[in-house]
Amino acid sequence: MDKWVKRFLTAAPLVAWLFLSSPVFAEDESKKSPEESQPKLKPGWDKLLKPKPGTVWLNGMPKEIVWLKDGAEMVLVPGGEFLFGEEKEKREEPTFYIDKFPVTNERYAKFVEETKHPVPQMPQDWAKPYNWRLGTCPEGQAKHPVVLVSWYDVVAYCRWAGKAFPSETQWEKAARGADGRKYPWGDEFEKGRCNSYLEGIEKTTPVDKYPNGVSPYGCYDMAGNIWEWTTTPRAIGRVLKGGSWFDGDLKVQTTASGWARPQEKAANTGFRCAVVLPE
Ligand SMILES: [Ca+2]
Repeated sequence: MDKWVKRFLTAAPLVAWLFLSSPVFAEDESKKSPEESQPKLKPGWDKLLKPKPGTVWLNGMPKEIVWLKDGAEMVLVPGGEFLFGEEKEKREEPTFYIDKFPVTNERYAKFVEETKHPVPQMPQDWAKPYNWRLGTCPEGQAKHPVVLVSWYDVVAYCRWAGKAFPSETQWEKAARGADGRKYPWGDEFEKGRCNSYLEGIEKTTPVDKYPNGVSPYGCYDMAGNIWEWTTTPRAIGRVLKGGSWFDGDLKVQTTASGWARPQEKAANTGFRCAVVLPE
């Protein structure tokens, strides 16, 4: 090979490196860095949450976050009008975040460990598959929603986590979006999109089992798996939403609801958290 060609080949990488690391290119590189292009959280929010890497931002708020205290993923439900109930009555809700999944046994265990709160346990036969033993949840159910929790247990968890849980209205908006759909995915019931009685499973399932059943904001398990406690009073108890593994297609509609006395616990009732953050 010609010696000038050889010299060129030896020097080429060095020349390229010098060129690319020149101040002009270095400046260009910093403009592309994620720190530069990502909006900043409002003051004080960084102590409560962190944005999920790569999330989209909407009006200065990350669409997906991780709540620092309990490690739960939460999604943004932007404020504004939506259609509530079977009559599709116009209602308005301010912006809030809601848990992407129901609170799992695994997550509840962290709360129990830190607070020494009594574990889910009941003497009845029907409760046996869900009873915790020696401070841990039944084997193989770490990713299942926690059940056998009363409304008071939910209040205690939320106090510990520094969050709240949704009202009936907030819950329904998070489940059906703004267009008044009957199910989180649309207007028609379809098998294979949630854990209802029609799946024939007849017990709880992992909270991430139905990615094709998520709501317009990305919430899993709004329909089926477990009824979820809300803050809204009804009769001598509180409203439950979402239907469960024990219910058919009508009860897992976003508009369906039930209620239970606050001290009641069931094998098909759990919860998820929500929070309205100060502006
Ligand atoms: Ca549910």
